Amino acid sequence: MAGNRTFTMIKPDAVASGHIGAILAQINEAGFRIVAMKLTKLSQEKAGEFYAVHKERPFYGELVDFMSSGVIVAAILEKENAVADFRTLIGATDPSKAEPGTIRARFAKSIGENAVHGSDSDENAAIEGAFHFAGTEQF
Ligand code: FUP
Repeated sequence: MAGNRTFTMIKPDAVASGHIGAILAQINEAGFRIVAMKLTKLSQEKAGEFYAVHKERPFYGELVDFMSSGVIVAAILEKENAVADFRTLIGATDPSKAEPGTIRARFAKSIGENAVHGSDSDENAAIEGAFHFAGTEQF
């Protein structure tokens, strides 16, 4: 059975451009419940740890620099089939390939500065949620 939680970050580009409210509205309208949420900023070290799975990829350094460059919103979201439905809602990694109306099509600047993160599996959703939130911060 598909899990019912996913983890997201509104990335520094979208926060700096003033899109927090519009993105959260789209997430709510799509039927997700906010289980945990905070405004935060990742250190280089923490961003490196979060994206460790991409360590060998050519874009890793830029990704870590970008994700630690400014304020983000971290959140855990709940909905039936949360991981897959949220990835549909955000669209393809490259915003030029994202379906019209998706969060990345609307708000992302580029494949690197792509407005939002969405977990790619139930297992990673649990790991990523626990990376940012204690059990007592999840409602
Ligand atoms: P996604 O699951 O859609 O967030 O995409 P990936 O896990 O493939 O990539 C994670 C992040 O790495 C992306 F959000 C942005 C960055 N990235 C690049 O900067 N360049 C690429 O070619 C691919 C990903």
